[in-house]
Amino acid sequence: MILDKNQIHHFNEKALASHQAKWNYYKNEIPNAEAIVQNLAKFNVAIPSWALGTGGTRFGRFSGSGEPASLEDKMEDVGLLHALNGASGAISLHIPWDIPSDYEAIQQKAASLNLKFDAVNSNTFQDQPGQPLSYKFGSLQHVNTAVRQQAIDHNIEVINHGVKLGSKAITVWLSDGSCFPGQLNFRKAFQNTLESLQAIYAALPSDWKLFVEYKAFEPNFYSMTVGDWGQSLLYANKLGPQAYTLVDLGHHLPNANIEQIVSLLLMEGKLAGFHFNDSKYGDDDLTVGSIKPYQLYLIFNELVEGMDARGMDHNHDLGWMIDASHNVKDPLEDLLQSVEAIMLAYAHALLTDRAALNTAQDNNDVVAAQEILQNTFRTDVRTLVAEARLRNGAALQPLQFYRQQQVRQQLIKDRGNSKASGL
Ligand code: LRH
Ligand code: MN
Repeated sequence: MILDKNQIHHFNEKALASHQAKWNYYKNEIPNAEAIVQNLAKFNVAIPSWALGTGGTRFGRFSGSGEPASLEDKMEDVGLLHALNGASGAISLHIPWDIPSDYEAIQQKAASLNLKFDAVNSNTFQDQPGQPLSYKFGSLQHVNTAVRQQAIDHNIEVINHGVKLGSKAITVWLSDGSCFPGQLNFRKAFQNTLESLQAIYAALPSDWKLFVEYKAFEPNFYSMTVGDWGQSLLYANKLGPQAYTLVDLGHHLPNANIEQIVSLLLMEGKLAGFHFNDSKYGDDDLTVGSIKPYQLYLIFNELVEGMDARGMDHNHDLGWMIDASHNVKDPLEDLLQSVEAIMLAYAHALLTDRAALNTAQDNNDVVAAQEILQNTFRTDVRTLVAEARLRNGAALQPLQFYRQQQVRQQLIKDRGNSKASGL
């Protein structure tokens, strides 16, 4: 289903007058409102190919309908999101789930949908049909050299797919680890994994990045061989300048101070970027900003402070991606909400009076520092995010458009009751 700009333009007309009134108010009320809107209008978040179908857990999956049954369908769904919010202009593929059959055709489809290909993701956390050696006891860490080599070859194959798509990075998330004390020699597992990553690193094109994604637990429940930011940074530093640490918000132990981790990784020039989602307990992969919106703002606050301190380009120097799963919601509605939450957090971070905050910090004026952050977070910036969408020719109210135009019903009509498997 392709949305044409006129449909969206026509839909916006109903809300335009009230939006204009609000924008005329806020552009004078909020400092730097115009500059913030210009930054928002350039900002894009990549959408994961595996989050366009209904997800589930080991206890069950309640599939939805009209879900994508092919890579082309998945790209159309991301194109639909991008047409609605003007901020989802990239898709991240997972190999082997999304191996294109015709690269030429896929490139043309991406161009027709204004989509780019973000980081590609390898998969050595599942055994594929006909795969000679199993990853049951790990992949790059495995005690058996042949299993490690099989996993290395897969990652190099993923890089080759990515090169043909125009991607510039590979994300390596390893489910490797152990479930019981004594099962694994941590030092050997680390050294096997490092040696294997070095072979993958050696295959990187010169303008590519390797993102090392860490995770505290699941599917291993005693140790993970890339279990936290310290371990990931150890690998990234030992690998070289093209290796970075990727922060998936759901991959931390409860109450971890993610904004401090982000600040230090940025300081070291080793932050890859993000897999945005939210969680209350584990790797719940819930809608971004749905559980801890203030933490999301605090993370973006460190991002803007750290990126500006290093003169980084907000849109291109870090990987911005969602990594979520939808067990009870329409995947496209959930992703629209997630991108909105990210844009609001970024807008709040841009609005933060950094000079006043630095002064308060230099004076150890804790209350003043708190008031600056909390007043910023309590400022309604939704009109600025909507104004950015309007300037990108997108919908003033994407979710309302999606519902009132019955987009899901249209997808069901086009695709029938196809039930894709989200993660
Ligand atoms: C692991 C993870 C990783 C992806 C997978 C789909 O939990 O976050 O980024 O490969 O989800
Ligand atoms: Mn992830």
